[in-house]
Amino acid sequence: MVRASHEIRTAYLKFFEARGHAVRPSAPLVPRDDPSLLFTVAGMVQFKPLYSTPPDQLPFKRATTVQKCLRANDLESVGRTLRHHTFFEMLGNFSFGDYFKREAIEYAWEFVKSELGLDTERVWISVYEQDDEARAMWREIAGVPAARIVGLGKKDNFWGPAGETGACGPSSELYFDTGAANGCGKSDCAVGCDCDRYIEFWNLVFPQFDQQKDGTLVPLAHPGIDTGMGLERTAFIAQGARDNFHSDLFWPVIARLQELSGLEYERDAATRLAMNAVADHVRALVFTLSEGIYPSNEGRGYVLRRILRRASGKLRGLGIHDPFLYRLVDTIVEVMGPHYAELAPTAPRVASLIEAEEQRFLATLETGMARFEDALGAARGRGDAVPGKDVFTLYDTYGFPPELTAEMARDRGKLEFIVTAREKKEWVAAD
Ligand code: ALA
Repeated sequence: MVRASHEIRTAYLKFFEARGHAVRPSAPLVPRDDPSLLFTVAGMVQFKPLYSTPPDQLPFKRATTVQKCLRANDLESVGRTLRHHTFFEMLGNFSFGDYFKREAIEYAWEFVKSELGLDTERVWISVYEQDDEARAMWREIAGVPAARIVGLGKKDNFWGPAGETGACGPSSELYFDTGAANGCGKSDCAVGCDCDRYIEFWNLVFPQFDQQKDGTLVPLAHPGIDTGMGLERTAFIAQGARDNFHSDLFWPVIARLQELSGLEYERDAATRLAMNAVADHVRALVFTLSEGIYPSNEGRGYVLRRILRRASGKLRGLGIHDPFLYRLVDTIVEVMGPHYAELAPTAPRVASLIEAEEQRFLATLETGMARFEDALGAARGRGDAVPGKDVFTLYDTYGFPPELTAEMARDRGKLEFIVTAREKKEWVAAD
């Protein structure tokens, strides 16, 4: 049975190669031909055109990859939940008009059983609520009892397109029950709940449509398959770890952070959250910077800047006031370098870029924090609302991204932000 993350990557590619899939390299984090996407968010991104390519013109009908991905839309969840990340790796198998639902389910089940060796009694399945075919296949192929197959709506079980247009369709997901201790304890907690009990680790998408710019769904001439297994979550499950951050992908980074800072991970929940977030964020910075994306005030660069500033803010909360993130670069390279040859050669440059960016932020952080405290103090007299103009000043003068201010305020109590539509407009105009 495979356990270590490097074994999971290799086993996955070998498994699908043995079943006729071309092993393709990861595409860069910046998609080559898709201006509607800031970053590669899924394994299928590099293959988008193939879903509508005529069969005789396809370079291959099946492919498998380990894809570098970045998603920053849920930044403030990172470190807080056991499973959210900015940078992550997606293991995928793809069919372009070749096999469809039945084989996708057969392959997934076989991999889960024979390669990962998971306790199948703890595996739950979700299907698109109208997809009776998938439901029946899970029962027939895998023998999953009806009670562990859950029908969910479009929000959970219809995927895509990535960006504005392209392949999309209903999906079926595999979840692992990590135990009641990780759950929210609510009586209606089940697959699809926002808590950490049922971890979705593999999404099998059945692309049947090609979404057009105007939102219409045109049926694909040849339906395909697009799957994504999250390596971090799978490693956590396969290793029986406490969570993603205790898997072999993150723990060495957190251990190094403890060693360099003298801080105890187990001190309290805020420390754990901060260290998780830092480990995640430094990894994202190392991968993006190694591809030549730099922190800036717009687009991709601004995503990096927000990630770095959040990590820096978390470290300050732990009492670290000097540049520190850059000191973790070597450990990231030790963990990830064996699979990503691009990391080691760029590491010294990446470390100095991170240090310089940290310095830039730290120069205003202390005065910004004083300003933040003032805003909080004033807000108490106003029904706990921090006015948008303070959020803007913190952003404009001290470089605090608005969601960083919002998160810091939430961490301090029940403070809400009152940002009026006019203020939003003013910010945009001032930008
Ligand atoms: N493209 C699918 C996803 O990202 C597999 O979940």
